[in-house]
Amino acid sequence: MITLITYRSGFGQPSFSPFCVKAMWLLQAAGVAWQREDSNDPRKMPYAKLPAIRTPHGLIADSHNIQTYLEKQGADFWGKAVDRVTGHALIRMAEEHMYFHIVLDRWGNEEVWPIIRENYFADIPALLRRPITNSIRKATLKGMHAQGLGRFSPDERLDRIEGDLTAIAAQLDGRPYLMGDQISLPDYTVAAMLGAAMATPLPTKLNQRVVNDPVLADYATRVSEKMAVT
Ligand SMILES: N[C@@H](CCC(=O)N[C@@H](CS)C(=O)NCC(=O)O)C(=O)O
Repeated sequence: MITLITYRSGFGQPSFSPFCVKAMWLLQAAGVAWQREDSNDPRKMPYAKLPAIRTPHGLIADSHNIQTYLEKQGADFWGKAVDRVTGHALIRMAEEHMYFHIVLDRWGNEEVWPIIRENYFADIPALLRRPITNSIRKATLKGMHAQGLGRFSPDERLDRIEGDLTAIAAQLDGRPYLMGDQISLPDYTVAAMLGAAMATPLPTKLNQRVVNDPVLADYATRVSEKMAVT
């Protein structure tokens, strides 16, 4: 039995973290027996991040390493998908660009932040919660400043992510999944990011852009329902 170490469920998602949702979908798609172990402390993990899986072969951290581990055990996440180059580029777009928009939408927005604090960090005693989370938030936003997107206003960010959202809709082109009729690897990442954007608990610009786009919203819901993780 594989154990997925994941952030908790919340905001209607099986995890607050889209990378943990992706890992759940990989495990589902691989058809292996797995269970979840919720954690809010990634510090002891190999990269100090979640997700990670505990396996008979040891601890595997990072959703990409989880993917390659499961592939070595026989999983086929691509199926009939032909255009794997585009699929790969979509994965990078979602993980190395869209994800940071979601981070800023949640951690960088003064209205959203208190909701994040009280939900992500509910297990920290109330008296300690603000000082501890303020320093985590400061470090996160410093990282976003270094990454670059943290220097943009919400309008500039929306402008910047528009090309990604348009590309996803264009790639779908009326088909149920990114690579065609069959769900495959890029869907596990891209739909997880869209789902996270939709789940942000206040109507931010990004949240509303995705929620009100029937192509993107239906696609994210379709993948989530297909993978059926609660
Ligand atoms: N490349 C990693 C990214 C995972 C990741 O960014 N996890 C975030 C949550 S969504 C995390 O654990 N952050 C904790 C931290 O940065 O301190 C993967 O694919 O698993």
